[in-house]
Amino acid sequence: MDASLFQSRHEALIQQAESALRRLTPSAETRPARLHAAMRYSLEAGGKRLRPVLCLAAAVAFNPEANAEHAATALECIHTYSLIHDDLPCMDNSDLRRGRPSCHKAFDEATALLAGDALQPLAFELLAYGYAAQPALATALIAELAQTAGSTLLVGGQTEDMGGLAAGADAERLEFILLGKTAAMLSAPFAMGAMIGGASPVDVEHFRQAGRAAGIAFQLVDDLLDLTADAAQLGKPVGADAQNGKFTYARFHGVEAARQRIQALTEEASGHLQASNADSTFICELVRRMAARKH
Ligand code: GRG
Repeated sequence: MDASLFQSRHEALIQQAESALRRLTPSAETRPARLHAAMRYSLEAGGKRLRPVLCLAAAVAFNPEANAEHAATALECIHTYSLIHDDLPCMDNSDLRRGRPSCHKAFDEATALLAGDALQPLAFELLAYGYAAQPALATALIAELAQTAGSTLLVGGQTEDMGGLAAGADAERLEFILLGKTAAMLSAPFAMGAMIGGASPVDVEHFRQAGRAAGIAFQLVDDLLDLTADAAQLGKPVGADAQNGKFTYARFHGVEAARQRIQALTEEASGHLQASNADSTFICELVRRMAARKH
């Protein structure tokens, strides 16, 4: 796909995601204002908007008229809550997020905890009301996101990740962490977007599997960059994973094995996308760029 065409579509999708986010979530002045200000602070802190962009792109890949803005916003709410809670002192104890003070530093710990809490039901409210005219679709979207954010995937992956390398280095644990902590929240946008676009169950599954492969590759790239990039290129300190005793693919299987797996996973994702009935040109290119990113 032509680079400038990709760029302009990508930027348009980011803008669509951000404008939906501002429109569909409570303003910072809503009572209680401190809570809503904290929610908006973290929602509007920037970031790549990868999950909403993937969801919007997956929907229009099946139906150019499809509107996935409520689902895209719901995904960013869950992602943002997970980042707020991950930064808390009882988890990663991180003072910075996306180059700004993390939510509990900009506000306080209790407010950050509650802001993360409130973002979770907000996500499901967006799905319930946003797709109320299509009850079967609303149910399927709620089920997909609930499972993704639940105890066997996102929260489960985070749970098994705690303790890092010291908690036991086995390949199966690593796969559970990769799928739960990162890949599930990147697989859901593909599946939810496909559902909104009216894809068949077979094609929804192709998209779900494509997202799963692309999501694992995304985390492997993250781990590799931490090991091999320089700090200026990455925009944050490198070597943090080793310093924090993190259990990562590149540290466990080695850099070369990580590179080969990223390549294989990216091909697997493209294979699923191309096997579907979607117009997958843009989303295939996005998956390729996710794997090739340098920061
Ligand atoms: C607290 C339940 C709970 C889960 C936390 C998201 C997470 C799980 C931990 C954050 C640390 C981390 C490296 C997670 C892996 C997923 C990941 C790479 C998240 C960052 O996603 P990006 O790069 O973030 O898309 P931006 O800031 O661009 O939105």
